[in-house]
Amino acid sequence: MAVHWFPGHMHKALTEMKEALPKVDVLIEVLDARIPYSSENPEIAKIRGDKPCIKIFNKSDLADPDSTAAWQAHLEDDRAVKTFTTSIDNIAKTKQILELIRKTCAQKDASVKTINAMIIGIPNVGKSTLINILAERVIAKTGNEPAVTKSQQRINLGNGIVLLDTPGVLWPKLENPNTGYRLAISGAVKDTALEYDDIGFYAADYLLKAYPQLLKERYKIDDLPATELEFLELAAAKRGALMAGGRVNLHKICELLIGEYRSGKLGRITLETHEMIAKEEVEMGKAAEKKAAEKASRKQKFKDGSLTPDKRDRKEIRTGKREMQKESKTKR
Ligand SMILES: Nc1nc2c(ncn2[C@@H]2O[C@H](COP(=O)(O)OP(=O)(O)OP(=O)(O)O)[C@@H](O)[C@H]2O)c(=O)[nH]1
Ligand SMILES: [Mg+2]
Repeated sequence: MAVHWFPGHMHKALTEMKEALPKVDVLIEVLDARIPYSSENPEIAKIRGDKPCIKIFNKSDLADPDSTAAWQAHLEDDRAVKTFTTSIDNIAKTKQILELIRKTCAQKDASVKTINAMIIGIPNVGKSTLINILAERVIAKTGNEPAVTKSQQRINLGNGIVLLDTPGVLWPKLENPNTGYRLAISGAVKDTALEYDDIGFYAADYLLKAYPQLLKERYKIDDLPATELEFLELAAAKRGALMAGGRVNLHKICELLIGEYRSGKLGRITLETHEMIAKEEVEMGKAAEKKAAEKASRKQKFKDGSLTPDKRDRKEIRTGKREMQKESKTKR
């Protein structure tokens, strides 16, 4: 899905993050454990430089535990980064982040007295919630919708650590189209910038393939149909998502499915595996190669003057006219 949601405040937030960076000792990138790849902001990798970065897998209570373990192993193996899982229902574990921050900074520079840690991540991933847990008081505003935090906020924990809460940011261009869908399904995109029907069909298709048992249990369907449309129709009938005259209200059932996914009622579900991403990256590579080849061929045709027969004709006419003018000049 093409997500076009990069409002002004996100652009500003990204600029402010860059400005704050020189004073930051460690970055805490909060990822959504259900979409560890799609929630990782490529812009952060660009601006980060050599600042140490801890990757937190938050909302791990909503993610498939086996997938989370696989993702952690993959990231730690492949990219030599440190990952850590957290969730709102395990406060003691979340608090261990403070130790992690201290350890990470001690390794880098023992002379650092006050540690400045900047908390970054996509909208609605739980950055402010995490800060409130670490501060042991409600100091940052939270809410179950994206773009709650609109500007940076410094929180001095009084124990040698200062946290910097930042507004959730996405990035201007999502290279992988699946990333747009997954961000939208997980709740990182403002309602007004997405179409429930579109993401509902995408989610139903994925869930039928990856978590059929959870769908069967939740919607009490013994024999799941093969297609997402048939599944949505059945689920709509079960849940009374119908319009006047008894026709299925697809919009309503899509909204309901997404809501139940986000709240965890459907079960613990991860929307991507690194095997899926590897395949998608191959596809993206092929698509980019095809695009580049088409562009090169258009450029060549343009150079040859053979962009279109029409254009060639026009070029011949022009050359012909010039020759005639030259001839008439020399005659005069
Ligand atoms: N299930 C679950 N919900 C969480 C978790 N962490 C946060 N939430 C919920 O997610 C929603 C968003 O939390 P926030 O802390 O406001 O998220 P944020 O990243 O600060 O969001 P923005 O400021 O909009 O970028 C809230 O409803 C939280 O209660 C978690 O670990 N598990
Ligand atoms: Mg926030």
